[in-house]
Amino acid sequence: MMKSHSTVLPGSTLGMLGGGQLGGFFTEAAIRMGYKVVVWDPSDKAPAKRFAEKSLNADFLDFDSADEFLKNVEAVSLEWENVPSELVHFLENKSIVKPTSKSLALAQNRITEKAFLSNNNIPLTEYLPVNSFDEFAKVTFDTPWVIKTATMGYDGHGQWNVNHLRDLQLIKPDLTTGPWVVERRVKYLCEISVIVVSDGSDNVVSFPVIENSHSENILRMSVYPPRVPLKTQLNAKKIAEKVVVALDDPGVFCVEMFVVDDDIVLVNEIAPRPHNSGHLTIDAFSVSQYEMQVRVLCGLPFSDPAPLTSVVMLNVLGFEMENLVKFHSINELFDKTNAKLYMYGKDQIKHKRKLGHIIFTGKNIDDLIDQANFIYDLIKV
Ligand code: AIR
Repeated sequence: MMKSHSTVLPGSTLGMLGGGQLGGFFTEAAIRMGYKVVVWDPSDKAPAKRFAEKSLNADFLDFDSADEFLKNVEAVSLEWENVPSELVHFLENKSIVKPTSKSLALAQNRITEKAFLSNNNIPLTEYLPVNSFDEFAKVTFDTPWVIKTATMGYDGHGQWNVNHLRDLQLIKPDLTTGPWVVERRVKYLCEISVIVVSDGSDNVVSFPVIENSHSENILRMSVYPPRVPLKTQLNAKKIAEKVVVALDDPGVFCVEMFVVDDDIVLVNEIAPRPHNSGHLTIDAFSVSQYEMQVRVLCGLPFSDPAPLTSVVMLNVLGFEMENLVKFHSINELFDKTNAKLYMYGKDQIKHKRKLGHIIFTGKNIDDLIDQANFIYDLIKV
């Protein structure tokens, strides 16, 4: 049992930095558990505000608003790695904040993130930090590459694939805000993620491996159980836990990885927050990643989550939403599949923006993937 002085009990009010879908699911879990949530997001239309006790629309660097926020909340968490680490640092001197600015700052900069992984002997892809366009000439490893902005990237924003060196000239006009990290694009069997929960000291547990597929660098589908050998899954869990132990910070983290072969798993990146692939934990595990975020934040005990069912999650991206909300699609969805629909209530449809997801649960994973593909074919643009 944890120390009682750091336990925040149901009835208390929690603060959430960021009001997207991840903050929305946190807020729903917290409310179910008897908490209230104040959501801070500069957009007054942020989805999590649908569930908030109170909302704050100030800019994240408005420190007067930070003082106001602190008067209302007993503990603070976050749902987006682009929340300024200066704000989190300011708050953590005055309140319980999990994760802290330490792991947030690390994950905010791909250069520091990769150096941290490499210093801790975590397997990762070849990479090189690059400060100016001319420095791309210094990269010694072969194409294909992925170029990523060192900061402010997510969901495929700030990422470019370079298949041949000549592609560099084509994307030159887009490469306005460096520095960048150049990674060698590895050939992998599949992508996976492991969600790890840590109390910041001795207690670290992880969810089982989730298999992910992406299109245009954006998550399209997540599958549990993964179609990966058990020894590879156990190896991936071990590596992900090692990353989070090295971070030495309390919170829910996601470690994204590539399975290169049955014996080689490479870490791609760390998110200091719940993850899109972990939406499926709401319906398929004894405890979700969002309830874990509430428990860690409030200093409550947590143990290994148990799987309850096989599951597939299909993201609904951008203009696919317009096709989904037609009578025929909705009817097919509920008539022909074991679907559960989640819509985030975002104010605007934008190309590839994450607007909702669909969960398919049942016994046979191949059947669930077929159901997800059937719906994808109906809604794709
Ligand atoms: N998010 C954070 N990192 C990656 C993702 N997908 C979630 C968070 C954030 C929201 O996406 O919940 O608030 C932002 O979505 P959008 O569509 O407004 O860019």
